Amino acid sequence: MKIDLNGKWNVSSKTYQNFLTTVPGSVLGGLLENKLIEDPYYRVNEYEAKKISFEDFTFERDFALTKEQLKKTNFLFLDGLDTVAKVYVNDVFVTSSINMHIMQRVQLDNSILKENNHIKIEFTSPYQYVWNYPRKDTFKTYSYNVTEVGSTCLRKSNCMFGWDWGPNLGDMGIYRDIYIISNDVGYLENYRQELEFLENGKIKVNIVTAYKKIKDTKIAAILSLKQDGTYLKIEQDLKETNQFSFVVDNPKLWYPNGFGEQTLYDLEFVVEDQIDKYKVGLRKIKIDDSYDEWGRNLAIYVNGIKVFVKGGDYIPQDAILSRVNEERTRRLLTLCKDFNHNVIRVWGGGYYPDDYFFNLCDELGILVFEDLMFACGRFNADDEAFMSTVKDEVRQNVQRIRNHASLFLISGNNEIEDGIRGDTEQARIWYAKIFADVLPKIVKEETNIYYLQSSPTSGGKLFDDPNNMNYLDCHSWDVWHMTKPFEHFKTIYPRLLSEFGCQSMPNLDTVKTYAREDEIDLESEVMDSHQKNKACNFKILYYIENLYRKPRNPAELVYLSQTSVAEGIKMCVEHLRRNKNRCNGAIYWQLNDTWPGQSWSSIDYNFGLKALHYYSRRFYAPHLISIDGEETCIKIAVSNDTKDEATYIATYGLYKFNGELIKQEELKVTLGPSSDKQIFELENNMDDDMVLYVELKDLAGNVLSNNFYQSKKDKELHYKKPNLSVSKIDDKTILVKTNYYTKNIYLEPHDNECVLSDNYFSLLAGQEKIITSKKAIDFNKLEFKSLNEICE
Ligand code: BMA
Repeated sequence: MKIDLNGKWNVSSKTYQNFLTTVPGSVLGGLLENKLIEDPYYRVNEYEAKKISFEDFTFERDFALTKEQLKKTNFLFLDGLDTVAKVYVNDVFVTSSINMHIMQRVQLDNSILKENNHIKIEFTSPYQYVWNYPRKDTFKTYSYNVTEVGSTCLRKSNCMFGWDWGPNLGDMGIYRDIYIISNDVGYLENYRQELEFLENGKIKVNIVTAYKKIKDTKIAAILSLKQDGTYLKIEQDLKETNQFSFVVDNPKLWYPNGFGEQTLYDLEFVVEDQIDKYKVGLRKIKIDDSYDEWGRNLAIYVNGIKVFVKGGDYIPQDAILSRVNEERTRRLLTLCKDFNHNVIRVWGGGYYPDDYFFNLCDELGILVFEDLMFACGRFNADDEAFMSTVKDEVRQNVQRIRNHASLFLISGNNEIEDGIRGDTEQARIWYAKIFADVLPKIVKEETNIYYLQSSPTSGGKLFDDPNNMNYLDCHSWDVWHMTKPFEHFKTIYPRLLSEFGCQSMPNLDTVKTYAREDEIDLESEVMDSHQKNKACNFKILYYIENLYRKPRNPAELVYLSQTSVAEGIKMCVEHLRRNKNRCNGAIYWQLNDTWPGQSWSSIDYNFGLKALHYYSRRFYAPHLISIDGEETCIKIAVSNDTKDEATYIATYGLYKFNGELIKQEELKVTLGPSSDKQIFELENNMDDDMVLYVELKDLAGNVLSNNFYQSKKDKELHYKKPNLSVSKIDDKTILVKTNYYTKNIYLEPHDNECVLSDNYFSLLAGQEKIITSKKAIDFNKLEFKSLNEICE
């Protein structure tokens, strides 16, 4: 029997007395719920809101147990306490916490329990903990991230102390479920599943359970798939460790998005009336990290097929954690699946996502690259108390996530191997102990998932050159942080590029949620405070002016910042896809936001889709035609990112902006699975009023991909204002037509739930395009514009 302790809790501190907050929840969440503070995300409210977490807070509530339950064994389940806390039941101390990443299961002594009980959790201010930590000076945060000095000594999501895209708000609370399990059976602690691929095509599913056993009874494991009638059941005497082996005769495999179905079997463990349910995806993942002619590979094979991974980096979806929930995560991950992403990297400065995150990735076919939660800092490996909680944390989280079909790689940390080179010798010794010894041993004991020492790493000798593009995983920040032009992307050949990005403004509707109209200027105090990397407002303008002319108003600033970034990231991804034999994937920085502000994201905090996200649907498309324009020649290539051979009709046409066709050619081409091929090479002698258009169709005539190219930058060209017509076909369908080449047509429905089938697209003179939305569009609110009006 489960006694749910979520719901209303009474919260108090010295300043704030007795307000009710909904758990899972936090101090800031509760104060907002009660309208006791203003929105910390509005204007510069962050700075006052931060001070709230300088105080300690107590959370308490009553709960009842029946006479029957008082005779059973009672376990208190604390799925997540953020972070420094002491827990009392009926004023008796039962447990404490210094690590938000750890779940606790505490067997309560029945002699302290009654029919009417009281639970109290005292939270210590996370700032006070860090400021007063005795060995604080041995920990360090690398300075380019705006985060609280020494905060790496506390196992709390590091970005809750601020990052170069998010606020420093601290906060504390019960951020995951809290409940009591009252029974005489015990509970399933975890299980481990390993798959054996037998020669006859069958798959053996080997499972080992760890059960907190109270009495002798039976355990049954059931593996089933309704759609093909598979139902396999094994019953055994319950032990602390049970082993089950199922042989699945005609296995239906799990594939990542774009490569096939995401079939999931149901797995249940039944002990009397206690049932634990999971999903199992049958897939073979192989990581090829062999040395080769370029360096050291990092290629991902799923069910024998190379998967070029395509996606974005994930950061916590809110600084107030209780506002992150399954619905918001589903919405975000669906925007990955529907936009042709097949991978997500969980960045190491946040927290380990909830089970629902991994369940959704299994369901939607999004492969997970999971960092352990260490980022950009130094950690003292001789601090025994610290190391002890870190070991528990890593073991427990690996046990929790290891069976997910989507999980393919665990990385020790974010950018520490790279950052530590500028640190002390002692720091390097500690680094090696934690990330090359202690943690990989734990990961290897608990799972066969591939362990990468750091993201990025070159493997081999530590610290040599972690970000060497030829070796394993790398990040590329020459564009943006080092202000190299976008063209630099075409000179790199990373084996796996798991970070590269450029900042843009959020959508204008989102900007208006944190700044007043008169403050939408990159130099205002508000825009400065919503820019956490102090060099970046300048860089936003720098990259805009690289391609276009100076924005003349806030709307142009938003639009041009977004289209310039989208062009840059597109250039990189298309280049990597043209070099699939050497490059294995692109994960751009960053997918989402933690709060509304200027950042690298493709989806803003309010689910406003930026130009980059719409572009990603095109540059991550399974079948891609792309153009590589060099000074003297233009190369056109096709890329097939599916498991099947494909035959296409590829065409190119050279047009004048007014629609006149200069030259055209068509080719039938067949590509094997997971491959790319150059199909045309042309001389680059285009006039200023010409555009090259390429199109890829299947044999039934469906357009799979298209692309446009001009040989000069937009700021060097002059476009005419087109006669652009945007008309309603029905509530969910728009027809767009133009009489002159129109670039980056942007439709704004002013409703973020109206996700359009395409946006920021271009049209040739005379071309028409149908745009659909799943949700009805309010045509009275629909606005549109194009680059032509800006670059007249
Ligand atoms: C990388 C990330 C983050 C950071 C981002 C932008 O270094 O790992 O730490 O936010 O770049 O600067």
